[in-house]
Amino acid sequence: MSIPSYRVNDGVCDCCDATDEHDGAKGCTDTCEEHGRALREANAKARLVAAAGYKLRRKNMADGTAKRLELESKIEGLKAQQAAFQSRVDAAEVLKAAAETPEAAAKKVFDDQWDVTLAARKEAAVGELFSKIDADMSGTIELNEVEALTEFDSDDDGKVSVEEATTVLDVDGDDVLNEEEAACTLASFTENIFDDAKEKFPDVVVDDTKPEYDDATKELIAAADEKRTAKIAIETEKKTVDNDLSQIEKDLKHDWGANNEFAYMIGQCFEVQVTEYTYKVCPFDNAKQGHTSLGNFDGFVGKKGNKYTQMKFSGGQKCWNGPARSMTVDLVCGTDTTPTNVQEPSKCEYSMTMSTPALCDQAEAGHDEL
Ligand code: MAN
Repeated sequence: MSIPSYRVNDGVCDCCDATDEHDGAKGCTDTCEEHGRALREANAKARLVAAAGYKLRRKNMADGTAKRLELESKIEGLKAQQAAFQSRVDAAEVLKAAAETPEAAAKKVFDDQWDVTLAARKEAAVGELFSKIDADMSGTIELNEVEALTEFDSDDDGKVSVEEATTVLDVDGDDVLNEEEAACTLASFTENIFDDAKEKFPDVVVDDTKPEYDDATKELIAAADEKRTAKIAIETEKKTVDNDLSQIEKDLKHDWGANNEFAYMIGQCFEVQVTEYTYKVCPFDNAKQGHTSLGNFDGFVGKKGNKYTQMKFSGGQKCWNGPARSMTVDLVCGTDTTPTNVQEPSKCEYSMTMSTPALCDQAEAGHDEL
């Protein structure tokens, strides 16, 4: 150990053999043996971890490389399957369209007919009610005719007041009957008054329950349903292949490490509980603090010539009055993959350390142990 001269005999024990305090005033003793032992033990332990970790890393490399080859080899087959499914979907679409054309035509004939029937029913009901109110059969409804019908007694006082009758005929709502309103025609009644007025006459009903389609149309609908279902079934089958393929392509796009030693982390998440939060890191995917997103995986961003020493997650849930949450994960050698030491050095910017065999080096392990 080399120390500046002012630290000689300054009353602080610097050197483990106490030679910097040779005047003996502070009673420093020689603790080199003890320190050395602790250091050697720690080093030996670290070497053992590094050796065991390196062994795992070698296995992960082999597995990762095999996995990459396996996934790559699956792509062609899946693409062929996808194309085959696409042809089947296209064929199913043609059948579906062929069945839907007569279905739509038949439904239109029925629906148009129903529109006519409904309009006729309404017209009959309107005529019926109009005649009922137009007591003198003059072809227009006047105020006195409305006053004569107790159905228009809206406050239930036993008589229809001028005001109550006026309200019925007062189309523009200005409480005064103009010439047109005072002699309500069938056309105006149909357009402006019937819908409200019919509520007061329970026997005037327009049955608007649409009947079921006729059997021939039903058959066409059933046939088209069958083709629609068939197409959906093929699309659903195709979806599995689509999903498998896009998952594989996504996985392969990731950087698995120089020798695929990070491949074992794909689809895995690693958790640690710190105070009230569970922090969850899913490499290649995302990081979370409880349910709060700390960001999506950005990649490896380590410095000092080895990018694989650090992972970065960014674009997480926005911090109140602050940035979007983000997290850096420092990777260190270990036999297991365990996050530790979570911190928030700056608001909503998190850091953690995570052990992984991927960071265990042969050099640190020493050659003897291998
Ligand atoms: C939450 C947590 C904290 C963070 C604050 C910021 O409580 O995500 O880590 O500092 O929000 O408001």
